[in-house]
Amino acid sequence: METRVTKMLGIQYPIIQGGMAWVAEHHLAAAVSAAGGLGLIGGANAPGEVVREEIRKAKELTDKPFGVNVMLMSPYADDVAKVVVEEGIQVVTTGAGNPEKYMDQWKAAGIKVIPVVASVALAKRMEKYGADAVVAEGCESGGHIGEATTMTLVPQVKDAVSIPVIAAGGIGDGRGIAASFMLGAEAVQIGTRFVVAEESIVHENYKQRIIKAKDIDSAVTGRSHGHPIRGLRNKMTREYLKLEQEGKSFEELEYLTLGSLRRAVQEGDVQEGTVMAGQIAGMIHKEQTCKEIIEEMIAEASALLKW
Ligand code: TUI
Repeated sequence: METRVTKMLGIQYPIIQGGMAWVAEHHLAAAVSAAGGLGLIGGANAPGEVVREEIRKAKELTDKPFGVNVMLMSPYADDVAKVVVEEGIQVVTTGAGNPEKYMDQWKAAGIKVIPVVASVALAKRMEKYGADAVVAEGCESGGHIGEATTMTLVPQVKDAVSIPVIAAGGIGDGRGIAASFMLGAEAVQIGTRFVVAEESIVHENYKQRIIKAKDIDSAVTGRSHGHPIRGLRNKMTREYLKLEQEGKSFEELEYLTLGSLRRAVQEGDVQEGTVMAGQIAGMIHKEQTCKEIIEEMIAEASALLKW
């Protein structure tokens, strides 16, 4: 199962962890990397110094490489962009925007840059600007999403660029990995299944909400103002969608979601908080260690792909 991605990143398995806000902290990143994948620390909306601390704590837990996801809508993105260079991070993924203005500084530091894209246009642009690979993320993903599905986006991005493509969105087992490889991917990014990992620090209520989720429990809020977010249906999404239908402005809706992801992740408020998760939540039934998750998925994929 060696691919251009495993070779480039120096990892055993072609699996990278999603850079999930509030979830992708040092325990999870170190556990995924120690199990042979690429763990990621999610910069999310955190200040640079908080991300620096997370990086240092992850380094204490593992000698294996791990990366940082820079969330480009963050007011601290410039600071986090500098911190990854100063801390000698070798792999950066980006989300929710176009990372062009950071590319030169990252490439000069020898960082492998892997933008997450939701369109062919941005994938091509990223290749031109020197990206080492792209994550093609379909709208089955949790959190901030684009329009295209994984099934349609991955082969179109694959045909449009020469750099390796990593598939994301709706992948949670070996079948999803095998299907992604059939579409031309050379690795996958997995989020939701790692949220319920034993090493994941999210509140038990959050894990149980994912474990109990059914196929149709997913909802997308924020479509009307151009920032669609996928999560699991609850009191908050019902209220939000009702107000959205009534035509409320972005400002009026924003108060509903302020701090709502943190409330769900840390305090376990899964009714009024935001439970970001992908559509694959309905297929995730138990908590396992990162090592168990990765080895189980790889065994399934290997059998299907005759690796
Ligand atoms: O970034 C994500 N997923 C995220 S970020 C996040 S934190 C957040 N919280 C509240 C509001 C907004 C964000 C939660 N989940 N995935 C990667 C991703 N990037 N999906 C879609 C995109 C994307 C969309 C449009 C990337 C670029 C883009 O356009 C850029 C351009 O300028 O063309």
